[in-house]
Amino acid sequence: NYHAASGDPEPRFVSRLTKNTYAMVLAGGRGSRLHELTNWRAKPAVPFGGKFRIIDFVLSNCVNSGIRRIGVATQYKSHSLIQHIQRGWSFLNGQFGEYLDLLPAQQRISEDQWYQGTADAVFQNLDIIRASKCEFIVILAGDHIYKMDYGKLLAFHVEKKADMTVACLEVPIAEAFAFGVMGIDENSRVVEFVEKPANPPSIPDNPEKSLASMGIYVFNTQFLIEQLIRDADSPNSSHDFGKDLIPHMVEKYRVFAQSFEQSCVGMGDDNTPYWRDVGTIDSYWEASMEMTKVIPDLNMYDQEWPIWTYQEQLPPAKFVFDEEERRGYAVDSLVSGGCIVSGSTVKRSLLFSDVRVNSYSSIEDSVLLPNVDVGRHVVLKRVIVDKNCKIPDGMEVGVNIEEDRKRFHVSENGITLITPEMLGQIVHSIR
Ligand code: ADQ
Ligand code: ADP
Repeated sequence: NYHAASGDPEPRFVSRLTKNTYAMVLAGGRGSRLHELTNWRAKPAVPFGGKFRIIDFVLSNCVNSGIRRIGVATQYKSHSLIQHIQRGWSFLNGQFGEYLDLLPAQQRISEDQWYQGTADAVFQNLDIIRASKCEFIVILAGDHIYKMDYGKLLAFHVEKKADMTVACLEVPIAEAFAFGVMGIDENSRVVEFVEKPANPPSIPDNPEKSLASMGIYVFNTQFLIEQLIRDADSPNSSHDFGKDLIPHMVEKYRVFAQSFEQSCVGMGDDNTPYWRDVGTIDSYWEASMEMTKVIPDLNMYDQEWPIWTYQEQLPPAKFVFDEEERRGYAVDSLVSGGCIVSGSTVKRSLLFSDVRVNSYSSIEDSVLLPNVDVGRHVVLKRVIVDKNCKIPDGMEVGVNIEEDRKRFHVSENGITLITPEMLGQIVHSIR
């Protein structure tokens, strides 16, 4: 089933697997560390990369991998997420056995319970998984930015005759407490798994690194069903894959780990595979700034692996140059449709759709979400501006952090977040 020269799995072998796979995307967590950015929307619905929403990356991975039966489990603040998926992802056509199911927590099994842990979110949709008649289930998180060919992960899973396979990557040991950390043997079989350990074990030949779970799992469907039913009956379980199911399974069943390098699509600058959890204001800002680099670690322009999204039809971005002031341009920046930069300067920034920047203003190292209006003589430095904000004339943000703290949310690394509420603005137009 593998190419002798490249070591890649045969395409026909892979496409038989991906056609027989149902992807369950978990998009219901709270994601509260993004602060006010997730006041009104779930983390997977947070706009990212100048044009997309976070969930577009995992859904694009599914479609590009050939997995076209997808369920998205939603829970908190799901309106914006559901709206985006309905508008952007309805091209999956039921006539051809392709579909995207929205699976809101709806107390289908027990009338007094929303989704508990991640395993419960899957358990409550067991009938939908059964009805898909797929041999494999991939469980994915809706809130990570990466490009991955799940076909290669499935091929590995089948080759290893595994009951379950988890994708993993090496992380600095100091950061490993935030992950499921595992130990593997020489055949990549998982022999140990601890969820978010206080003292994470390192990998044998590198004391600086730990092997972390990416929260990406492949299961044989029948095996998953058995495990979920067993877990649902366990009175002390929190019904979470990392905390409850995987540690239990590792002892009794064939659980394998595939290194992310084997299935990631495209490598970053320093030859490491790109994967980001933009879970905090600082990591969101940093990942956004990376996109403005000359050669970003994540290639959004790869026609072999397009990132799909919804975006309304908008006129092209426009730049109005003031000859006298030598202003009216954007450099090292991503500027989306419907934007007008007029008599002002934009550097190392991301402007989502319909952003207006008016004369004598200067924007640096900032992220402006859709429909933001920047008045005249405004200075923004290291700022994230939420959707629909109107920045009044003369406002300076990121110049005096102590002043900013009084009005806005300032992160640990000094990134300022501005929302309409903080500006005392009521949003009338919701699009
Ligand atoms: P965490 O990311 O901390 O660790 P969790 O917060 O449970 O795990 O979220 C996993 C995904 O499931 C997220 O996309 C979240 O939105 C979603 N989710 C959480 N609760 C949900 C619910 N009740 N209903 C629907 N969706 C829900 C996990 C693993 C670790 C692993 C890291 C990698 O537990 O072992 O290392 O992911 O990021
Ligand atoms: P998105 O582009 O993510 O949908 P929106 O700003 O349009 O972001 O809002 C997301 C959701 O939150 C929508 O359901 C909207 O109705 C709601 N919402 C946003 N701001 C407010 C607010 N100030 N008060 C009440 N609901 C709000």
